[in-house]
Amino acid sequence: MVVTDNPQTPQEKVPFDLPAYLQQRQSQIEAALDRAIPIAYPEKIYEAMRYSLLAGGKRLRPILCLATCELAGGTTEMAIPTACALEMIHTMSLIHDDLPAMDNDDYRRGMLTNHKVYGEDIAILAGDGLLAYAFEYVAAKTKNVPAQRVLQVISRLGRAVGAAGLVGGQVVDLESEGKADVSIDTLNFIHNHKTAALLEACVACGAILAGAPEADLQRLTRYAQNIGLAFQIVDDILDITATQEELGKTAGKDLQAQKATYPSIWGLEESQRQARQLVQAAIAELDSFGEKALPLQAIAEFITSRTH
Ligand code: GRG
Repeated sequence: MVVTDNPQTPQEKVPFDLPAYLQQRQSQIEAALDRAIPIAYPEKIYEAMRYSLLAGGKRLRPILCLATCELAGGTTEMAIPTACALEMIHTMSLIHDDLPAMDNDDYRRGMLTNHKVYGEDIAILAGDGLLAYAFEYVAAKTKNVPAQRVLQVISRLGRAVGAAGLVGGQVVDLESEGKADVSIDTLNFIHNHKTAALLEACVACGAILAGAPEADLQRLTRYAQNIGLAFQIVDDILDITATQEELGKTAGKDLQAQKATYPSIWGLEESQRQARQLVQAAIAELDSFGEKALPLQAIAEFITSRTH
């Protein structure tokens, strides 16, 4: 049982069972993802897409989308196609990130990477297939949501993925590799785009589907931006402090690839402090939502305490 700060009275603690909440949500998402992509002809590509999509992972992005939709008065049913699409997009970005032309990784989520099993050609296509299907899935499967909101969601997803989001962050990351003088501004640019943009889209899409008022959308977006950067700082810390078994991927990769990271610029202790500060700033954005925000608050706290 995790005891979280009550958003309305910071001194009081309101119990919230985050492990149980995450477990319930994870099984709901696993089942929805499994149903989303059945095997068809040509079997090889569907198998490759399913291999990485169903390989586990924390499912943080779809959980954030569902939790925000419910916080804003919507239902799980309204958000589940978008939640699945977000996990498809995240998974495709991992498949492409692991390719020899990018980070060249052999392990992900405790398994061999997609290209190690299916070859580079199919891994590229599996990523492309997941990306295209994510958009089709939102457009075709979202029910009981006004079309205007679905269009807004599709637009937010496109922005998060493209040159103004993940792709842009990845380009600057690749350009910065091996450079000794990467500034904190450049590092923030990389991770605001590579990592925080998709987490922001998860929260924003959940709020949009529920029809949240603009002021709430803005607050929730700031919450997501803060946890997004905190998430990446912790990711950099774990690359140094956690084992391959804990991470499910090669540990110590950043140092090996001569990548600038938050700990390489600030040191471990200051990185931890900055992550905690961002989580506190994120939680402050939830003040006006009261107890409805307990899941988002507990997820923010989980970001700095996670071990993988
Ligand atoms: C999106 C079109 C398109 C291309 C991709 C390769 C690329 C461009 C971007 C890289 C994006 C990337 C891999 C960012 C890292 C984000 C990150 C911290 C991943 C780890 O997320 P977790 O810990 O992983 O949530 P699990 O396995 O738990 O889901």
